[in-house]
Amino acid sequence: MRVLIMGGDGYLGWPTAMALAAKGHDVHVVDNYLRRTLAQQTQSEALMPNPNLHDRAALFRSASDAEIGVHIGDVANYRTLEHIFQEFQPEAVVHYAEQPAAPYSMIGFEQASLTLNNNLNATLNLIWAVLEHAPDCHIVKLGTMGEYGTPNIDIEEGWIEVEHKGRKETFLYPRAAGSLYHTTKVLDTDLLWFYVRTYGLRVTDLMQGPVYGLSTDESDLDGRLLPNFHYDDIFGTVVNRFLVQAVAGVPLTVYGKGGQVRGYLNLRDTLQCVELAMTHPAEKGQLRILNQFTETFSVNELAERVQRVGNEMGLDVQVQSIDNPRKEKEEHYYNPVHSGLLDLGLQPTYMTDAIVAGMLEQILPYKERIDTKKILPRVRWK
Ligand code: USQ
Repeated sequence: MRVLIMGGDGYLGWPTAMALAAKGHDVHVVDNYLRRTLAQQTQSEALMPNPNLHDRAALFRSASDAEIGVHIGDVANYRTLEHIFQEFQPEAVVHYAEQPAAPYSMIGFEQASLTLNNNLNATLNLIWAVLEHAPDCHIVKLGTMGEYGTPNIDIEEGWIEVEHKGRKETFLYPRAAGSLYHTTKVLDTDLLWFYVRTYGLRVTDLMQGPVYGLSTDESDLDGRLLPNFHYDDIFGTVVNRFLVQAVAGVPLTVYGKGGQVRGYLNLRDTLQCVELAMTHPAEKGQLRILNQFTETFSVNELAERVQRVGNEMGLDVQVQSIDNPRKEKEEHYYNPVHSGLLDLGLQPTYMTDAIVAGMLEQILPYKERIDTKKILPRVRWK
């Protein structure tokens, strides 16, 4: 398939581009390096050096013979995206082109405004580029499990049937996001739903949990093909942060009571899920919502696991509960359905001790690059 990846430089975008190109798809990526720029501005650079997109594509071509087309540009500018659509005529678009960090969106007004404008404009522009230039194109949009929040009832896959005064109707499952970033994803879903029901677009909205890991079949070909791996308090996600903290000898930063439960998945499974969604497209006029994670853990369970495996490897891993910088429930019910992607054929990569040990081994050679000043929370929800 001809696939356009919006946000092709990111932690997920670049590994996705390589995986799809390696499978024989015709892949084109677009990115304006927003994530790299914001990381520099906030002193939150990734752990490994990451060559720019043109260099990465050239390295990947010599390692694999597969081609990835690169366009440096801002999809929040409609003319840029329209031009790419006219030239490339994608059959599917994978949309990662958003400011992805909850803490970044909570720093202050400028960061909130950037997050809202970037994320909503990228989605609106994509919708219009499809409407005007490729009406059969399937949109695969990355949403987040955080759209649902942590309600005291089971979380369905996107939709819920409500019975009210003897009558029934199906609605989008209620949303209650915990940051401005997560709220932009709720707004994205509503925007997509409006255009799906009004103009018959075909859309898959993937409600993804926090992703962990850095190894994929393609990134293992050459260390310079590794994803942008963040461990800082702003762009780093919890598992990746704990792994780096374990290697650095910094106590694992459990926020508050540590009873926060989320649905997690290995980076390799993100690649599987996106390809499964892409090769099994939604119908025209369908907003298909799939919950994208493979297993749930509390923060305490994650910390205990990283500590145990790290100590078995000879590291001295301590765990420390610190004041929670976020406003979130620290003890709660959590039972989300996640059968849709399994039904499409997902083969989960569970977080075994061997997987945790493998990730620690991969990080150890970069120990000297870890900047411990980037670890403790610098952003508060207050
Ligand atoms: N947490 C800690 N200690 C840390 C970092 C995080 O206890 O050092 C806790 C957080 O308070 C939270 C949980 O771990 O309860 C997950 O935090 P996270 O930073 O790993 O994930 P989050 O901010 O929710 O965002 C990440 C990605 C985002 C994606 C989302 C999926 O940055 O792009 O949408 O995961 S989800 O969490 O399901 O909404």
